[in-house]
Amino acid sequence: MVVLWHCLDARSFRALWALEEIGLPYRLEMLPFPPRFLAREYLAINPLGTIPLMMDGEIRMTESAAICQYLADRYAGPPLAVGREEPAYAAYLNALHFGEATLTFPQTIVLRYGQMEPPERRLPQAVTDYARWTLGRFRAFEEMSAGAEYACAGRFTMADISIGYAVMLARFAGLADELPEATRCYFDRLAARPAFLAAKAAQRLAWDEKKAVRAPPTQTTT
Ligand SMILES: N[C@@H](CCC(=O)N[C@@H](CS)C(=O)NCC(=O)O)C(=O)O
Repeated sequence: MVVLWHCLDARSFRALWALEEIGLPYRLEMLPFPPRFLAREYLAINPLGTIPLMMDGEIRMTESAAICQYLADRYAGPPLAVGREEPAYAAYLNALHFGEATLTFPQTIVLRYGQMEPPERRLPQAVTDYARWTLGRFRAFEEMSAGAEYACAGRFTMADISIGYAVMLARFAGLADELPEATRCYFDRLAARPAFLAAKAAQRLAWDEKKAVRAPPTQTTT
């Protein structure tokens, strides 16, 4: 069975959403964020300390877009994957990796130096600059996709999971209102998918169960 190490709404959400789209059985291993500091034992199985980590038997992967590509190729094929023989194959690969490498990367600076670091280590100038850079990239995506319903191939594919997650993160980064209109509609369409909602519910349930297991027994006062 596929095992996915995951933190709530982190990049590993791409893999979780992909598993739900395919309907493949999986086991979720929830971690507190960031595991590098809050779950040091995780470093023994992933020295990078990052999530996702996905294991499928002997196979071990740590890149969220690559995991989506692998799962679709191995367990689903088209329509979730775009086949090599299809005209949109190159556009599919490009969009799949664009979602992580181009749209997600600059947001990590916005999140880290705007929300995650303690106040004395925050960098407002970096946040402003990288937020502007991120939004410029979303505007370019909007122009490139010219209002198309999906990123490529005229249908929902793993590329939409990759890009859709980048939009989801931009919302967490506080950029929701500044995203281009068509990008906001694109995300609303993706977020209404049953598999997206199932992934959200699965992570919440797994996290609540983990917290319940780790919580100390309730004290009764005398
Ligand atoms: N390119 C990788 C990035 C993985 C990554 O940096 N994940 C973040 C969470 S969204 C993480 O684990 N950060 C914690 C850390 O670096 O310690 C991917 O797409 O999976």
